[in-house]
Amino acid sequence: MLIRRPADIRSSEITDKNVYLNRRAFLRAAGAAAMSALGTKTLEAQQAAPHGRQLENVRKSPLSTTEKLNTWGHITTYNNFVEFGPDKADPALKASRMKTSPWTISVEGECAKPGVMNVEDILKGRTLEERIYRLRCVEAWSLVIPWVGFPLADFIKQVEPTSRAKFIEFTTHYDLKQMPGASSPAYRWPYIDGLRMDEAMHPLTILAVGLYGEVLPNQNGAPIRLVVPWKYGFKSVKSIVRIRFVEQQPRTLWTLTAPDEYGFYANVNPEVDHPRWSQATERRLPEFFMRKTVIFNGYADQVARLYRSMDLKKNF
Ligand SMILES: Nc1nc2c(c(=O)[nH]1)N[C@H]1C(S)=C(S)[C@@H](COP(=O)(O)O)O[C@H]1N2
Ligand SMILES: [Mo]
Repeated sequence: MLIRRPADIRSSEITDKNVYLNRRAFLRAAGAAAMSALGTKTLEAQQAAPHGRQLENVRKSPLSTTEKLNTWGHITTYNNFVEFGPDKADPALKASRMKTSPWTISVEGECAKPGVMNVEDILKGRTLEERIYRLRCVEAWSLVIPWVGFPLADFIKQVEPTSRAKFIEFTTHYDLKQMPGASSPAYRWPYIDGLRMDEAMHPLTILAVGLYGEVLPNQNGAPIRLVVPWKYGFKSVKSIVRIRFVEQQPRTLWTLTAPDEYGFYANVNPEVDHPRWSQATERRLPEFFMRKTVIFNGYADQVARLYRSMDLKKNF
């Protein structure tokens, strides 16, 4: 099924904002524009989706943002998937060698129905939704992506976590033969991240299996990856092979690798800077101008209640 863009997409607010920029800001931005024109050449190739493997029974979700979508070309060539290398272009160039079928997920820990599940069985009979969500990277860029997936909560209910399950942990496939970046000593492998159980059960949290109505390309985390739209992108674990229900907060790749820079909660928060750069603004690729970052990536109405009693500066 072909997902069409809604005809009434608002032209982004940023255009209006630019009108008010003073000359100095304009010159600064023009410099950045000149630089990024080099860096984003491949991104602006405006390719349509390749219509290779389309997903069936995809319905639109009212939980979507109406912002202008990034292109298929952009979403699939500017990626973080460090198992395939450190550069944004590496995943698109190298992830195709990863074999994604057959694919199983081992469900473990504090649940009544653990076991090894085939992705195809997980998808059988499920209605998929298109959820247009922003993805905000901790590196201060953002994209708007038409994910296709289903609520993680639906899957969790099916495997019946016990009352001892306080957190859920996700692990990415780890294979040195298929993943040239995965031998890097810079990271504490494998790629693990997790959520508190109430975050995992939140209706905005999805397991994605596609984008633009099609099967996920490997570089975006095929065949199945997490998407948590109010958190920095690094919480979205790609190419999941293990889901574990646990009592203790998971030890994640990023909190083990650089605990001062990446916290467990990782909620998008303009008031909590990364130690090496500000999080107050972001660049919606491929635009040139920075825009203000919004608390919880704009999803505060839905998720702020989860953190009512927490100091988000301490629990970053
Ligand atoms: N296994 C794995 N998952 C990962 C990453 C990674 O390096 N390895 N990068 C994360 C980061 S930092 C971001 S911003 C998003 C990027 O997702 P996208 O490439 O689909 O836009 O994936 C996240 N999931
Ligand atoms: Mo990221």
